[in-house]
Amino acid sequence: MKNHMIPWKILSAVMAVALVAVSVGWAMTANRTFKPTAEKQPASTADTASAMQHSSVGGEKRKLIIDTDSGADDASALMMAAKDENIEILGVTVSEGNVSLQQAVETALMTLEMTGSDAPVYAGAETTYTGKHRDIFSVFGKDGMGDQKLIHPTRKAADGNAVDFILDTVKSNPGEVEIVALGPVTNLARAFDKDPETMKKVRRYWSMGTTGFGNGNATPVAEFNVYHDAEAYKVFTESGVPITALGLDMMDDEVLMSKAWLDCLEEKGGLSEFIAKSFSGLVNFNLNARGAAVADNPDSVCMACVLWDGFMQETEECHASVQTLDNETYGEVILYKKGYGYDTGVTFDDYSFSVVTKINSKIFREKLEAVLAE
Ligand SMILES: [Ca+2]
Repeated sequence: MKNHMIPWKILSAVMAVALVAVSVGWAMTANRTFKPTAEKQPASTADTASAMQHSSVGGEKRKLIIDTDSGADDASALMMAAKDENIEILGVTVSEGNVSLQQAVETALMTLEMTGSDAPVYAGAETTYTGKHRDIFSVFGKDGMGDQKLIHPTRKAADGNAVDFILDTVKSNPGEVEIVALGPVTNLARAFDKDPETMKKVRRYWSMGTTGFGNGNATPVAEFNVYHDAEAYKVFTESGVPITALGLDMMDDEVLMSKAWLDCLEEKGGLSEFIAKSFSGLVNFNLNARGAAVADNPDSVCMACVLWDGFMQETEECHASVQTLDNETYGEVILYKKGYGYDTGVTFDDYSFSVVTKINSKIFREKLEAVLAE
């Protein structure tokens, strides 16, 4: 019996040690992976976002400035705003991006003219924030609108510069103006440099920018608008103003415009035909480069978030860290979620970059068709 007692004691001791070791190990693993944070926040801020989204100021129309680089999806988005009876477009500011500045200005003018809008168009950035002339390569065709000879405006750009127009307009309407950025944000970054206090009086900023939590289009990690001028996007996001951003990860099948859908639109004439033709260059690009005859329309999905009740359903508050090193990470935006405990324990003072994480994409086609049919 004595000889049998010793192994049992040893075995019990070993099991006890093992249990403690497993418990400690589990606790350490749990702590490392699911680090609790003092300021746990709800994942969604949809209620707050929605409450601010569509309320007008004193029952008046919402006042928008639309900053654009005028590709086909910008044109579609511009038409959505111009045809919305609750919206007053105070002005359209233009920067190079998809196409040259001059081409982008003419497209913005033509698009507004098609809708009967006489909103002024202001030319802005012809170079990036740091003064670079970037190669222009448009997936939409040379003119950004499918090379269909659609662009022949009768109006001209307004006198004055886009940056001055933005600052003067916000000063005259403090707390009332919303800015919707549909291209590289060079104009906005320069306005922040010139008068940051005035730029803080903007009611709300909207941006089609970043990959969201998905893949890029300019590079695997960068979305075109940020990639075109990452230094400008860095100024924009580091300004501390609240920004609501629509990223590429929201481009699901419901919002992609198939060749068949575009063919239907083209047969309808009017604005539908104009937009369908403007996307023809992108459909060809996507077919050749990515094997799918579709057009993605992120600027219009962003505008749908701005305009349509219930379209934007959830957002995630983040800290945006824009990468500007001259290497393959250029234009990547690292998104740190508020209230999520990262292993490194990293936190920030500023989580004012709200990323759209859920949209009601099922209504996109019907509502866009209705706008273009008017
Ligand atoms: Ca654009």
